Amino acid sequence: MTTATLHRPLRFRDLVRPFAPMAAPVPAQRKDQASLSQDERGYFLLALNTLLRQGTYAQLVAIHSDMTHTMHNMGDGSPEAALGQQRFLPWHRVYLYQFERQLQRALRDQVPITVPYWNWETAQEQSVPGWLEDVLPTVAIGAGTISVFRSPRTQADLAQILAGTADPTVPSLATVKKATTYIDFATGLEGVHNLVHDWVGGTMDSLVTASTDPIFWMHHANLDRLWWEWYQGPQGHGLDPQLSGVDAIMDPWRYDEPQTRDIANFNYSYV
Ligand SMILES: [Cu+2]
Repeated sequence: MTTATLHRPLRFRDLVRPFAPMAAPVPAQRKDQASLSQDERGYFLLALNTLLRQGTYAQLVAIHSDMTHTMHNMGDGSPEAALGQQRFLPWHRVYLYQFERQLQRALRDQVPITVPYWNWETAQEQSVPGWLEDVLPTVAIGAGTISVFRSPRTQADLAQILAGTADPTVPSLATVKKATTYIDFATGLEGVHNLVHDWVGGTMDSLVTASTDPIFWMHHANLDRLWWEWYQGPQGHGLDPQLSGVDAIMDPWRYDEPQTRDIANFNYSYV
């Protein structure tokens, strides 16, 4: 029985040059999804399909559906919510890296494959990327399966969300970028992030199912890129989460928060 398959199986004719070894740049380059070549899209889909077939993808999804990792602000003012605010960015940095390594392993480290970022900041990318429109896998979760679908839960479009006019509790992206404390930055960016999840909707709408949708990783790569830009810039320079003890461990992995401060530790860069 196949536990997970793409809605549209990848055909070899989608690949211009199947599985040709390429010299990998170091660090690996995460690129704007809109700038990927036909080959790069093909390799991404081939690796994704491999992880779906192996069940590795379902294992990654299961990690994100386990709320005990406390990696989101649940918005209820609880101590866990405050901890989730701090952990949101570093935890997802490690999570993305796990996915990226699995993609690379799926192609036996022969192809310089990375998680592309969905740069919804640019007007040309304020819709679901065309090449992902029919990439709607079915993924085993627990005893059942989930089929990815998308269905906006909000009337607002992405431009309104980024302008801060979609929800009075969420600042504009421009305001978020000017934040001068880590918590203001992380909380504002998580708010924008939530609204983009709502905008994609369907399986992206729920914490339990969100990472079944391949667009999840590209959305989070864009957030990770924005965090890195802010951190490198004058506003965010040297501003790190306030975490100590076990709270600083990005479970279920062993990375601690200080290791997440530099993306060079994960061997990627943004171009
Ligand atoms: Cu998310």
